[in-house]
Amino acid sequence: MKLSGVEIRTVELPLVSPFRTSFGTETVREALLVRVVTDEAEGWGECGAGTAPLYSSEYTHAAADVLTRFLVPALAGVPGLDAHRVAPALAPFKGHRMAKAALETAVLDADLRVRGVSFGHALGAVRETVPCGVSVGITESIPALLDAVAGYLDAGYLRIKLKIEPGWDVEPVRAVRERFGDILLQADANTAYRRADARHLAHLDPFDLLLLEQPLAEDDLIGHAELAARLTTPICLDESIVSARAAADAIALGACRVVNIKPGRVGGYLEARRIHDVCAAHGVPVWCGGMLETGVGRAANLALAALPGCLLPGDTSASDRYYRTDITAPFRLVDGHLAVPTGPGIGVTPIPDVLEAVTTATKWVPVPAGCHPS
Ligand code: NPG
Repeated sequence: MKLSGVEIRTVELPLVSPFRTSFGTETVREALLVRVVTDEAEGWGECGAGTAPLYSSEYTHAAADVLTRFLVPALAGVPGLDAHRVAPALAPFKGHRMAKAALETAVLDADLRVRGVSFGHALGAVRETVPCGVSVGITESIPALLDAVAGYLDAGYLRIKLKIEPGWDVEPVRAVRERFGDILLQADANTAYRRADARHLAHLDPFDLLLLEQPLAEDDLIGHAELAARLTTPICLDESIVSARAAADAIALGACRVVNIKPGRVGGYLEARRIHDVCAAHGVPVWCGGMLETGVGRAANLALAALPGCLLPGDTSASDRYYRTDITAPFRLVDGHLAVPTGPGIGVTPIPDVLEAVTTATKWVPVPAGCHPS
């Protein structure tokens, strides 16, 4: 494929309800969409970064900037461009994995559309539908949380994840367990605790959680290993796992028994697949996380969630859990499952009118002709 340019588009979509985590409250999702234009096809990717660098160091304006100045130009000289050549070409630039992932995903989408192959087939999906969980933000009170959880269970979600932070942990978990009984239940701390909180976190053990996600700082693998030895609740890592090597290290250290895979966090779907494989080889179950994606990112995540090692329901919720109007045809929950797209590439494209209505900025980054050695 010959790349002629890349469009970087910022969109803003109001969330159906505010989403509060230990690092802030989102009411509007600002996301970056990447559209690569080649001589053979176009492809789409979504950058998982948010407005502010609160989940990780990345944020939308920085992602747009690094794509424009460094990442897109670095693809200009790549002969025979395909998705496998993107990460090596971008490797000299440190970090910025979510920006890199968006670009690699868009190239992979274009490549697969040319070949008529779906994302799921390319990644090795073995399921046509995937079981779905839902992530429930911190609410103003326990009755409000119980109402929210009841609504999601009524909608058919098969697993509930509760966001926790110091001061909002044991009591909300206890309340949900007591009210809803034997549901699949897990908690996510987004790095909100410290090693000294081990004794407190052990109070979660009686509630038979599937897992406790990322209690400590992302660079504290040893701390997670020490905590894992003190809890019966399995530790799952999210923010810490930025590569297949990080996954191998975490497993070797005993820092986790489960891994959340987010393709953006790890630099793309190809690295995500490698993490899946490392974990599978060690008997470590994985599941697909979420970053409040629009339909573009969600479509690709569903393909990942259909891999054989994804043994737990993911944060792959239906479009209406987040958005009244998604930018693609909405993904709908049926019996707690979403269908994995089967069309070429990610299998969806944005609806032009809806896309225009939510767009706040667009930048076209041309790749000059003559920059293709082959
Ligand atoms: O369903 O897409 C979703 C959201 C799942 O809880 C979720 N994401 O830390 O995993 C997370 C969290 C998150 C939300 C992270 C917003 C960053 C921003």
